[in-house]
Amino acid sequence: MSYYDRWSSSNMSPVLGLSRRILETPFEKRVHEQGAKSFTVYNQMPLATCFQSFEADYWHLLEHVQIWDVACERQVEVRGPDALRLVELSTPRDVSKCRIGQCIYAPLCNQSGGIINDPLILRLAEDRFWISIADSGVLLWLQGLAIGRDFDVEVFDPVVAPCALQGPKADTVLTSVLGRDSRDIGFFRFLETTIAGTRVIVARSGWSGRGGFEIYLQDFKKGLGLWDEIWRHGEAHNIRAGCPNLIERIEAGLLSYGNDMTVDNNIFEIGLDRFVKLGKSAEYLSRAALDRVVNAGVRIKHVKIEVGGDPITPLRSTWPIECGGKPGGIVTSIAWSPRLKTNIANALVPVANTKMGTVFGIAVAGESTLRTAVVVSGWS
Ligand code: THG
Repeated sequence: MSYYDRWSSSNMSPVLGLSRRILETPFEKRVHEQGAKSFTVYNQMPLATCFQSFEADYWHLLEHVQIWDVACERQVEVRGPDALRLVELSTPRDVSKCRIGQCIYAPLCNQSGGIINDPLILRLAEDRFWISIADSGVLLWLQGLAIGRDFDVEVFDPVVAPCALQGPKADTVLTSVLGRDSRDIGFFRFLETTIAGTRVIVARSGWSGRGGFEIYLQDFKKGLGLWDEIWRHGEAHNIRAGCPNLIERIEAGLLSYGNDMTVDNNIFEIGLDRFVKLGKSAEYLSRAALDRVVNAGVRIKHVKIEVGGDPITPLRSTWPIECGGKPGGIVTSIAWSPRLKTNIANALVPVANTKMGTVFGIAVAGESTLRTAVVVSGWS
């Protein structure tokens, strides 16, 4: 049994005590029936982290198709005459360029330049958005901003829950579900349709590098029916229940809010500046702070690293990095890739240590000697 299998088996993970505070998802019953072994809590909702084992889930995602309960990617709806102004205020990305039927990845930044969240933003109408959030409190922040600016806008938690269909066979399965060619849906585009008798929004997006769709349910009573309908069309393609996979998402370069970045980081440190348009004409809360960062530069930056030795268990806290005998940053996420046969990780390191090939020592929790690590450009 690999380290991962032992770590993720239920007798090593604490059991999650459920109560009213941990909101039930409309797909949750199927996730339990399909044998999810471990869960995390994300936006006050359970999110499965493992079904069979990280490695078995990983290989299946690379080769087949999975359905994921990602209801925890909750929506904040912004609607009304000042909707665009409020969304523009929250991010340095140029939201005016986002068309109806399109989604964009947009870091939300506060007045100090700190990253509040890194959501997808869906434009449903000229004056109506869903902000599909990562794990942090965006609803109250946006409500506060709207009140502070006296904006004519409603900011609320709509009845919406996404599930995802991910993997190389997702296109085929969705074509079968919709009865029309799923390739008509472009990357980060969405359409409204009906599946299993319920209105849904279907977007080509999702938190894996393997491609696929996210299906936004709007009637929670229809959640299990929606799941079952997708399942029925997926059976011939070896569909399984799955979840965002730690190994795959690090390989794919997808960053996790709360792990790889927090409110203490700015977009330049994390490399998210490529998704924004500094100096956009609309007002944004982080303008002055981010301009100061542009002038002063950053001290640390995100890099991808490979860590030698045996498979390492995932992180609970960050691990210190040493470079040339000096403190050299922190490891923020790590996983053993069974395909690349090495530990792959995200790290935040001083700018001087970001060059390809830079060698580090990693103080892995519970180990007495440092592991050797090297900065790489990424994985494909
Ligand atoms: N889907 C939806 N909501 C979400 C996520 C999601 N909310 C939480 C979290 N995931 C938000 N974070 C991300 C991070 C990266 C991406 C999507 C959501 C992503 N990035 C691609 C990349 O970096 O290669 C593409 C970015 C681009 O080209 O614009 O897909 O997964 N609904």
